[in-house]
Amino acid sequence: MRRDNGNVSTNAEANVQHPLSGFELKAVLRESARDKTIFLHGKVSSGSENCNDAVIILEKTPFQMDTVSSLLKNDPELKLQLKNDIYGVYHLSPSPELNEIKTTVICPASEKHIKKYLQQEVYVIHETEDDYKAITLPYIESQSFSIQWVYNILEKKAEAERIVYENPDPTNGFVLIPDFKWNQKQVEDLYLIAICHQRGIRSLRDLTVDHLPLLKNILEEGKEAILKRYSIHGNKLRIYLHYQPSYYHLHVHFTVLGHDAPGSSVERAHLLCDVIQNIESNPQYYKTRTLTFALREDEALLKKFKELRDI
Ligand code: M7G
Repeated sequence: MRRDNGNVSTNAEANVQHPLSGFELKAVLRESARDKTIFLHGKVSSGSENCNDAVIILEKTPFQMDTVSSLLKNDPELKLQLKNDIYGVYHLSPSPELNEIKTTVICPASEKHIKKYLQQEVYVIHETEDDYKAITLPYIESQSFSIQWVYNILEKKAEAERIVYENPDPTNGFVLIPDFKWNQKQVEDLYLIAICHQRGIRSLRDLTVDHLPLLKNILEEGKEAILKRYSIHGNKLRIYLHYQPSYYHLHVHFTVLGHDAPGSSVERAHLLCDVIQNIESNPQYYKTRTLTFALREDEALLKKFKELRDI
């Protein structure tokens, strides 16, 4: 299915240009040998006049239990690296279908996308209620990432076939969908997001008692839907919001406990069950509390804090 809205996904049958057409590497933004991931800045040409900046993320995918034995059956090609007594180390070259590299393409990528993936020093900020009003809110209103992709999901213009669960209520409903960081091939790195239908809830800071029914629906119905679809019980899930998020339309992350998902560290992740309790005990909790988070060196928001506060 192809839609002619430029922001919407297309499939292989549609006659569209290859997403990496004319790829040229500009810079390696970041890489991690531990995570087997590399973040690249490149130029992609989509037609002769257009030469777009792109961010490309390459990631070796986790092994899948059900296919791992096919890697080793029928005497696959092995190149000996060393043999010593009972110890042997080999290079195995599996067939392409067992050797997938997850490839995420963001194109055209803005300067902000490129900075998001660049390796940088990070600094802790303690944002008071006044800081939020004077610094963070004006910043969010002037230069946050486009959330068109979120509206495309909510309006079923993109990823509609991937929706795992929906509560269609416009005030207290949400869509539960696999995060684009997850290839859905194995539950060991399960990652879904619940995106609320209601527009205008930017982040944790906007949450009040009015949002408790929505938050409770996300928590309970999200867990139920994941149990039903993936047989993962709620007591195996880390369910949290980011502060600061990258995209200012309220959404909740669901990741499996054993998976050390990016952004699950204490300076960014707020457990949904704690958020609900905090609001129940103090309706103004997220409006008034100082919230702590980390910002990367190059981020415009950090510059604003440095200009206006003594940090
Ligand atoms: P966030 O806390 O706003 O920012 O989370 P982060 O990306 O810095 O964590 C947004 C979440 O939405 C992330 O986990 C992204 O991987 C995910 N995400 C972003 N985009 C653009 C898409 C998309 O187009 N589709 C889906 N399914 N997930 C996305």
